[in-house]
Amino acid sequence: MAKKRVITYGTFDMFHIGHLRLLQRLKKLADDVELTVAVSTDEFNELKGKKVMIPYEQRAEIVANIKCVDRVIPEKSWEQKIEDIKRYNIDIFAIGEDWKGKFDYLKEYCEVVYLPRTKDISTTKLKKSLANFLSIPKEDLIKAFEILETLKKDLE
Ligand code: C2G
Repeated sequence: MAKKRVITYGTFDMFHIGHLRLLQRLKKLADDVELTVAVSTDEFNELKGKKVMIPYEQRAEIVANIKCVDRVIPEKSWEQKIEDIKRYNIDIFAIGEDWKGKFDYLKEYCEVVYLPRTKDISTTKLKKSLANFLSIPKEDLIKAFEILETLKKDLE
């Protein structure tokens, strides 16, 4: 059966289950999928107005080591998609439905699919909970730790 070549684009910062589920959905778009993921470079994220926590090299290495991913390329600009679709002989461009309609212009070159996102998880949420935790005054954290230690001893 003919291999279907699929491409997607994204930052994949603080890699989480929402990213993994998306990649797995892409792999299941056909019986035999070759999946290319274009990971946004740090410079392109600045263009996107996104502050990343994890540098490009690490984000790319993590994505490249996901079982269902066959190739990782850098995403350096908004304009490279058409060229990528031609270069890698792509059959399907697919991305989360938060981008619904934004890439319909690619229909001239390949199929365009928008996939459901995974609820209740996002890099922004992760960053917010990290920021909340870090905003707790150190004394309070130490006090909480001491209480936990006492409770632990009482339970022994
Ligand atoms: N995603 C998802 N569920 C989540 C979070 C993200 O399905 N809970 C999907 C997004 O819809 C996207 C992919 O995971 O398809 C990567 O998400 P981001 O890293 O946020 O990518 P984004 O910044 O949207 O970059 O040119 C396109 C852009 O580079 C897309």
